[in-house]
Amino acid sequence: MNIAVLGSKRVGKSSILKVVFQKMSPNETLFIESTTRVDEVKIQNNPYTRCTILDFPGTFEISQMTSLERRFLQDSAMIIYVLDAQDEPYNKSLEKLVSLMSEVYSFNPHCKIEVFCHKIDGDMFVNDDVKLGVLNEVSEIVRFDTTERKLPEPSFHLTSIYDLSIFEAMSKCIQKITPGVGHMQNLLDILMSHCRIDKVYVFDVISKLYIATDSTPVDLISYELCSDMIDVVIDVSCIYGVGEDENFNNAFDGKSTSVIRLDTGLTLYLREVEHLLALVCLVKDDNFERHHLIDYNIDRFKEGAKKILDAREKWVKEQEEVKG
Ligand SMILES: Nc1nc2c(ncn2[C@@H]2O[C@H](COP(=O)(O)OP(=O)(O)OP(=O)(O)O)[C@@H](O)[C@H]2O)c(=O)[nH]1
Ligand SMILES: [Mg+2]
Repeated sequence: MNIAVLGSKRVGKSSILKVVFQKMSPNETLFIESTTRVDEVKIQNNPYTRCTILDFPGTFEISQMTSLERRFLQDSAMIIYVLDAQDEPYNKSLEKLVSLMSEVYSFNPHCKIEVFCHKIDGDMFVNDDVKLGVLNEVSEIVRFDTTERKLPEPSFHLTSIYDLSIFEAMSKCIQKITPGVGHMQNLLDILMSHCRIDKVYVFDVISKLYIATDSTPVDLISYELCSDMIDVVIDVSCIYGVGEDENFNNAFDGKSTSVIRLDTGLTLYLREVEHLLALVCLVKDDNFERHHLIDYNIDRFKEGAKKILDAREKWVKEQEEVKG
């Protein structure tokens, strides 16, 4: 699965990939050099999170695309188009987006297009209304142009590398092109209703993207709590555990589990699901008393998730054979 990341110069494309996948701190991105050719970032964190992300240079022009760049776009299941929300007016960059879409759909009609209205941080955006104003303005301009050219409308996300919004948006994007996510969601819904869980996520431990969640809406507060819990478990394991390697193999395994009681009357509970995949849920204290029941149901969930993974591997192999 390829995801191509495009957009004008200095909009933050490389920073996004470095912060989300290479653990760079947001402040360090100030020193990133401009990308001069398509950079391939291979992600192989666990059996569910496998893809190649193509970081295009901001100088890329669809009208002057090389045959290699065309092949990259042909093979991409998704294009993430990054727009600098701090750089008004947006018209020029959005015109580029619509031209890109009409060209890409001519040779890759199933490609999904996601627009990141990026750099939604700093003094300009302290107010949520201003953020929503940007989202409305951008989506209205794009809707007008795509309707005129009879193109499908893309999806929009408000993002910044300075908070979890970029992780949430990237999680949603990867889920859109990962087969089997709908089945995982169904299993999580069942787990949730049987155990009276308030919210449940399955995380890629390395990137802290969530690869699936139940069907209730995601709020950044629960996502942040659950994501922070992974940091706590990994940090404690790495500092006091049996040793560390760069893939956390020793710090996170089948026996990894943790319970944290919050002063809000909620309990955070973490269990390993698969290699470097963690299930983290939020449960009311009263409902956590039937702890054994939750464990029993998580074990059943693990069995179901394994079946989905096996079916997916089989499907991927078949697709590869078809492609030859
Ligand atoms: N305020 C703010 N700045 C950001 C954000 N993301 C990236 N930046 C800054 O944007 C600048 C450009 O970042 P790059 O990642 O190099 O941008 P790029 O799109 O890859 O640029 P090219 O490779 O030239 O196309 C850097 O100074 C980053 O620190 C963000 O979410 N908020
Ligand atoms: Mg770059």
